[in-house]
Amino acid sequence: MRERGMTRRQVLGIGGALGLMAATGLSASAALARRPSITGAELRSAVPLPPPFQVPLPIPSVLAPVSTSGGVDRYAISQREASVEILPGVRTPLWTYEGTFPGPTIESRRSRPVTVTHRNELPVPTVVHLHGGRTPAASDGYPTDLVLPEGWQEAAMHMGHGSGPGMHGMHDPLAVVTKLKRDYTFPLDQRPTLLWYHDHRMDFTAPAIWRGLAGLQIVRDDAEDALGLPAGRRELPLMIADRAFAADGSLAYPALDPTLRERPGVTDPYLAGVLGDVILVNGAPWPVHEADAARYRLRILNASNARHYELEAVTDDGRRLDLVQIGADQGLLAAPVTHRVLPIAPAERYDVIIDFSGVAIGSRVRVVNRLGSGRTRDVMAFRVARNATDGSRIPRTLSDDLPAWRRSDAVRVRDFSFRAGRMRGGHGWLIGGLPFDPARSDVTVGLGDVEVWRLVADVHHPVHLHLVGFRVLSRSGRPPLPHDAGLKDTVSLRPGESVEIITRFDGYRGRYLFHCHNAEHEDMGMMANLEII
Ligand SMILES: [Cu+2]
Repeated sequence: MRERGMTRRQVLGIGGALGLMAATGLSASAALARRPSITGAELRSAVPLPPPFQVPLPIPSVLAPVSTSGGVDRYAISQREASVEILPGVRTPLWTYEGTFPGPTIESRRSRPVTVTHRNELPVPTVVHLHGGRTPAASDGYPTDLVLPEGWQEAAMHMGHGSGPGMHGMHDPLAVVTKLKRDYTFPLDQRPTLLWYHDHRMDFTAPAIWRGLAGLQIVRDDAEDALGLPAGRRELPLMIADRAFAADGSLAYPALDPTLRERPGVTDPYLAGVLGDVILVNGAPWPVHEADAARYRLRILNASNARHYELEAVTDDGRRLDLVQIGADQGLLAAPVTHRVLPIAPAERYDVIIDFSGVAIGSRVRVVNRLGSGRTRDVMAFRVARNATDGSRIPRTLSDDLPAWRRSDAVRVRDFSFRAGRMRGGHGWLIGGLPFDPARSDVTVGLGDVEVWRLVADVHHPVHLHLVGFRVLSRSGRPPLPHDAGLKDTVSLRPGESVEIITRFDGYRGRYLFHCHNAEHEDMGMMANLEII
């Protein structure tokens, strides 16, 4: 693995927006006038990379329940090390759920509770968060609610005291720590959608996800099933994530402590985020999928730590296919929205229909990232292999249960800045000028209250609220963008932008979080407590 020199992107991403503001005192607006297109720096792989569109697209296996009695689906997942062939002929050690990356998919029905018993067989503590789940606080995966592995020594934990910027977890009196395993209960009383589960450990979320701790969970209901959308093998989950590979085949990551035990953080060039030079979809590099000449439902998740994408689907003869969005992070839109280009920030999901019926049999449709360059411009491809009948449809009305909160419903308006700053003598990423502290009270809201939040960013920050979905009201005083439609749980703040969101804090009382989902930012302070009382 070797680092690129200070590329223009890097200079803009951190030396520009951050360094200029912090070091030379240049005003934020002047620094941000440069509008860095990428927040982060890219690692280069040290092994030969395969040509694109050769490896078949894997579909993560669906996890079988251990039991379905008593109205609850029970699952068991072991978190363990595994050696996986991601690049052809190369073994890559990973941290996994059930030995695979992505982990197995959990298929659920709306309002049918699921309990997952996670067993930690990894060498470090873990925490599971179901992203997008409406989950009681005890199962939401608060970053200090650790599951300790066998033999995790108190001594090792104490060594961390005061030795680095992290180790907050050891000072959180409210943390509920368990040994070896933990039951996470998900009522799933929520709109059907694509969720994902991933590690959320204090200070070490980014490297843990990078090493493989991510999987999908799909919630369905009868109303959605009845719409006639493409289904079965014409419904594809697509978990997009970038990675880089070291010379020995392992995943490269610029961790200050490669054991991920004590000292959190990454080396200086990567403070704004870690990007890889290999684009994986469902854990395969630039895969290809043989498709019918028919409609497909693509359930896209950006599981990258820091990489943004602007996806477009292009035929071999240069024609762009429509991406018809039917759903957002938190389920179906009211009506379809047609995109030619779809921006997707870390942790966002888009539910999209693509129609291959007009594509010549035997030809190819490439999904490309307009923000990438060179190898990172390609994402995956579909080879349209055969004619087929297609009984699917895209109804003009998809749902009628989206919340219609109005500004006048809001009992409060809050402002939060998401900016670079100083944290314990080093670089940090701050919300409202403060780095995360589990022991501090940041936001207290009443159960059932509607609030408007105004979020302001310096560089790119995908902001995620736990527990609740929200709607985007405006972007820098202008109407939301077409891809802001529907109910979201993650909103992509662009450099210099101010975004207003509205939500009702309902479901459960307890201690939750909101944070940036650039995973490196999140580990370097960019989280805050959200207490619902
Ligand atoms: Cu951020």
